[in-house]
Amino acid sequence: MKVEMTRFMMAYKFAIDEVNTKINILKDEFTYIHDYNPIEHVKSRLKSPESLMKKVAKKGIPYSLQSIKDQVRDIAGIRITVSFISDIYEIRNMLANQKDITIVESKDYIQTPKPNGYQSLHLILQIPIFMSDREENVYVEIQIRTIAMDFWASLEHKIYYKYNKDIPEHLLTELKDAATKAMMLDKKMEQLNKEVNVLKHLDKETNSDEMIVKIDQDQFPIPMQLLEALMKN
Ligand code: 0O2
Repeated sequence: MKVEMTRFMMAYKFAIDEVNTKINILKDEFTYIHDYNPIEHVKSRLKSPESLMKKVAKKGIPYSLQSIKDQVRDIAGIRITVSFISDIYEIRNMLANQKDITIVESKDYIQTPKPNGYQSLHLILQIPIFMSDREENVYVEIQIRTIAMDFWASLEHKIYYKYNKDIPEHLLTELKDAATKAMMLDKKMEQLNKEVNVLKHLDKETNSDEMIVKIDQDQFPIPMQLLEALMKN
């Protein structure tokens, strides 16, 4: 049983390794194409056996590895924290475009935040893992969120457990308010970033205008008299 369980969990560890490699490649490619790195940090975790058993009991899942494999989709979890809201969807699209990844479920808590204010994009992926004697399709849960969303979620998580899942009403209200402010900050930062990008784009265009002027001057040479006068000075 122990050997079976270890092999079972190993598949999820390999799935995390596979997806992490993909994320690193996307990160480098994104940096190369867009000249900036949208990924602030990536954290991965394997659900502990205790937490897995709690979930199995809570959901009434039969105690067989096959049922657990089919019904618990967050044994392997990866959280990606990015700079801007638009990066979240860019990363989602990049993952969706990978041939061996299938997105089997998507929960957009950014379009529709949870009643407590929680925001994040949750994806359940399926990825094939090749082992010495078999190939397995493994589920991986991906949470993609901004720094502000992550900041909020980690504090809310601490408060949730500090109060044993029964957060006092006034803290719930304050948390909701903080979530709204985090959302406003994200929108503001996105808008500022867009403005800066427009300026960058204009800068590039101005430079390319200079190029065109130079080319034009080559095509229509400056009169000799003017050139001589310029050379003298
Ligand atoms: P852990 O230890 O973080 O993994 P399901 O997983 O489908 O049975 P649910 O609630 O439908 O349960 O899944 P959902 O909505 O996709 O959320 C799963 C995970 O998102 C949670 O995992 C949290 O990590 C995170 N999450 C969801 N809601 C909240 C929230 O209100 N606050 C915070 N801080 N995190 C949230 P686990 O299994 O709860 O724990």
